[in-house]
Amino acid sequence: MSALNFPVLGNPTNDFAIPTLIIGNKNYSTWSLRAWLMLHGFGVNFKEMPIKLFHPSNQTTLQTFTPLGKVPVLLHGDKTVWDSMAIALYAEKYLITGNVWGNNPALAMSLISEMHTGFNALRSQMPMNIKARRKISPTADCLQDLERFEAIVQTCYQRVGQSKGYLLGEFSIVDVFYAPVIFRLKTYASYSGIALSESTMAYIATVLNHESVKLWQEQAVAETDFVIEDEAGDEITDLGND
Ligand SMILES: N[C@@H](CCC(=O)N[C@@H](CS)C(=O)NCC(=O)O)C(=O)O
Repeated sequence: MSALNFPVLGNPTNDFAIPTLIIGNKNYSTWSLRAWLMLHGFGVNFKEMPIKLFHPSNQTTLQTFTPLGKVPVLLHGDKTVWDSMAIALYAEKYLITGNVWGNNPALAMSLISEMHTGFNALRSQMPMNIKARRKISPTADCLQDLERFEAIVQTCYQRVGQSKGYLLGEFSIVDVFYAPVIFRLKTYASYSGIALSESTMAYIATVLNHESVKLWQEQAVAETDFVIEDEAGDEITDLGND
């Protein structure tokens, strides 16, 4: 049966009492980071099933569990949940105790949807590549995406004050969905002539200081796979004080 046929879904092994998250390379996979950070950042006990992006060795795993052949995928009991947004919502409903929506659920829902469906130029021109430092020449569309990101940070900080550093007061689902942008900025901004506002810099520092984000970063930097599809721009070899 083809992986695109719906009946193959529904977790044929029914063997995942502990939620198990299939994720791609930590250095590159933004959607995996979002699902992982949703679970890890909100204290869910789960296992990881890592696969290598764009590698033939994945086909069996992916075809067994997902109709789209993409990560992340969450396996839980006899349930299979694919797509980072679905995983985040499933986790919020069934796995996480406590509030993930910060101090404004309506705004949180709007901002995560905006990230999930938008920021296309930023996504394609600044692929997440945590351990690299690279120079790109962003187009006007990409700069517009960045401007929107900075406006979100600014507006959120004006609403709640900057004291805790997160966008909606406490660490929330919005910080989860925007975390890959932080790594993208770290990889490209200062090498590509992209100046960032003070609020954005403060937000970057806050997110990079989150324990779960630090762990993901450490594990990403330890990876050795090179995914050519996600290597944009020119490598910076002289990192100065970086
Ligand atoms: N809309 C999906 C996007 C998933 C996605 O594009 N995942 C990428 C990795 S970040 C992937 O699996 N790429 C492999 C491929 O396209 O073959 C989500 O939110 O989870």
